[in-house]
Amino acid sequence: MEPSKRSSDKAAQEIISRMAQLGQQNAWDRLEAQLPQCGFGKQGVCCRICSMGPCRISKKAAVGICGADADTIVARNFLRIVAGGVSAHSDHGRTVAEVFLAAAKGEAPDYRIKDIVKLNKLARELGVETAGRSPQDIAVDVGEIALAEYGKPHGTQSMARRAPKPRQDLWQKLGVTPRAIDREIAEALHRSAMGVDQDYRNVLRQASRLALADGWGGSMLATELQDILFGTPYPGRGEVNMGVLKADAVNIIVHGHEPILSEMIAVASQDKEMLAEAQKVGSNGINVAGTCCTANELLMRHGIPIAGNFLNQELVIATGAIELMAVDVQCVMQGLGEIARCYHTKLVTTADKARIAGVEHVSIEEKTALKTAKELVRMAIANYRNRGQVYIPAYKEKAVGGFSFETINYILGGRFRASFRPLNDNIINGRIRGVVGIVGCTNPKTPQDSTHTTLARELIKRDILVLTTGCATIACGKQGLANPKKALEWAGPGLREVCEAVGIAPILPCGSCVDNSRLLVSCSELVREGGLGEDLSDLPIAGACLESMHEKAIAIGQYFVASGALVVFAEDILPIAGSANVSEYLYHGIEKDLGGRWAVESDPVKAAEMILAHIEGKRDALGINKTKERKLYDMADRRALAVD
Ligand code: SF4
Ligand code: MSK
Repeated sequence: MEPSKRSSDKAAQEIISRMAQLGQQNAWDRLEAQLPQCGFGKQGVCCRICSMGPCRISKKAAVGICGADADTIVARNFLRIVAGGVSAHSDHGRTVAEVFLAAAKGEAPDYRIKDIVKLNKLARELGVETAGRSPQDIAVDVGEIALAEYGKPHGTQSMARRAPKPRQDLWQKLGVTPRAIDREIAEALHRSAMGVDQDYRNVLRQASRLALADGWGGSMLATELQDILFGTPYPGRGEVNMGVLKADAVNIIVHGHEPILSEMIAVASQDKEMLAEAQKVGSNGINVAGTCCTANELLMRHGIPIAGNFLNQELVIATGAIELMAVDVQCVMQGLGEIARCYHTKLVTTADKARIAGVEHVSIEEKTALKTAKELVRMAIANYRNRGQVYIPAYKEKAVGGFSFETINYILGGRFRASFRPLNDNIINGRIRGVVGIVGCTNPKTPQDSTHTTLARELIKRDILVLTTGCATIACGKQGLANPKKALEWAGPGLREVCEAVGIAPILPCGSCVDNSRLLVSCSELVREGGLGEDLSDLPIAGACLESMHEKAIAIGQYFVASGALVVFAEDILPIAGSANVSEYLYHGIEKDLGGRWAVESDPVKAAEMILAHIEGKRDALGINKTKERKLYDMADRRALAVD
C-alpha cells in the first residue's frame, strides 16, 4: 500500500518508504498480513469465556452452547473491553497515588510535591484538614484517601461529586454511581463470566458504572495527583514530529504513559555530569523526546518535544537516530523489539508489570528513580558510538500545549477572577457554537492522523472549540494545528474573534489519555458557571475519536456517554454490530437513560456535520439559538434597573 494511504504525516511516509526498501516490517504490514480480519470478532459475536466454546453466532447457530444469544455475547464482550480500558487507566492512577504517597512520606526522595495550591484545593475537596498543617502532612492524607478510592469497601467515588448535582442524582437513581474502582472492574469480570448476567441492558448498565469509575475515579485521580506531584501544566511552546530528533545529539525516546519514569529521565538528561559524558563521546548534548501519551505529559510540563504518536513508535527507531527507547506501560508494540534489533537502538522496559520477551529490563523504583534514570541515560550515551546510517525526516511543527482546566480558567478570567464566564457568554451569544473533545489513538486501518486533523479543522471552521488529548493531540500538532496562529487560519469568524479577544487557541491540547478527566471537569464548570442548562447532557458538547484502537478509548467513550455526551467513533471500531438490540441501545436508547449516546461515522467531514447538528439541537433546547430583537431601553427596563 502507498505510504500516503498509510499515513497523512509526511515524515511517517518517508520512513515507511525507507522501511519498505530495507525490508523492515511495521504495523501497516502486519495489518495486511492479518486481512481479512475475523467478521465474528468485528461484530462482537465470538464468545470464548468458557471452554464449552468458543461459540460464534451466525445464521446457522443463533445461540452459543449455553444458550447465550447475540445480545448477551455482544454486551458481555463490550463490558470486558470497557473493563480492560478502565483497568489500564486506573492502574496508572494507582501507581501515581503510590509514588505520591511515598513522596509525601519522604520515601521517594527524587520526587517532591510541586503544586501546593492544587494540593490544598484537592485536600479541602476530600475533607482533609489543611489549616496549620504542612504540605507533606496534607499530602499524606490526600494520598491515603486517593489510594483507598481503588478498594474502599463502602461508599462511592469521591471525585464523582464534581459532576453537576442533577447528574449525580441521575446516576444515583439509575444505580450507576461508581463504587470502588477495583470493585467495579471485578464485578464487570464476574458479571460477564459464563452463566452470570444475561440481560444485555443490565450488562450495559454495569459498563456505564464501570466507565464512570474511570472518568470520575481512576483517571481523574491520576490527573490530579500528577499535577500536584509534577506541576499543573501551563501553556508552553514545543515542537512536534520526527524532525525534533537531532543528528548530532544522543537521542532518547520515552514512550508509554506514566510520568513517573519520563520525569526522571528529563531531570537526568540535564544533569551536568551526563552532559559532560555525552560530550566525551562526541555528541552535541542529550535530546529527550516523547512518543504517545508520555510525550504529551512531557510537552505540557517541560516543553520537551514530541517525536510522534502511537503509529510513529516503530518509525522513530527506523530513523537510525535513537540511542535508547525507554518504555513503561500501555500502547507499547511488541514489534518494537524486532525493529530495535535492526538498528543500534537499545530498547528498555522499565515497569515490572510490562516486560517484552527478549528485551532488556531495568526496573524503575520510586526510592531510586533518579539513579536508575541516570543509568538509562548513560546506556544511551554509551550507545551513541554504535550508530549507523541516520535518516531524520525534516518535518516538525511548533505547538503550544498544556491547557489544563486551571489554565483555561485563568486565561479566560485572569488570576484574580479566573472564570469560565467569557466562554459561557460566547457559547450563549453563538460566536462559539459548542465544544468538542477529539481524543485517542491512531489505527493502521485509517491513514494515520487524517481523520483527527480533518475533523479538528472542520469543527473549528464551524465555530466549534476543540479540546484534544492523547494521540489526537499529537496528530494535530504534526499538522500545525496545535500552533495557535496556524489553527486560527482555519477557525470560523465567531470562534476566531473570541480566540483573538481572550488569547486562547481554537484547538487546545489538554494532555494524555487519563487527562480526558480534565474535559469532564471543564464541562462541569460550564454548567456551574450558568446559562447552559443544569446538567452535562444539556450542554452543546460532544466527543470524537475516529482513529481509536485501544480498549481505553472505548472506556473513555462510555464514560462520556454516561456523563451525558454524544460520542462519535469510526464504523467498524465498536464491535457491537452483531446485536441489533445492543446497537439500538448504545446508539439511541441509552440517551433516554443517561442523556448521552454513541454514534458511528468514519468520514470526518460527515462526522463534523453530525456533531454540529447535535450541538445545534442542544442549543435549540437551551433556547440560545433564538435571535434576540434589539430594542432601546423602555420605562419598564429603567424601573427594573432602579436601585433603592
Ligand atoms: Fe459458548 Fe456460552 Fe461458553 Fe460463551 S459462555 S463460550 S456462548 S458456551
Ligand atoms: S497513547 S490509548 S494510542 S491515545 Fe495514550 Fe495514544 Fe490511544 Fe495509546
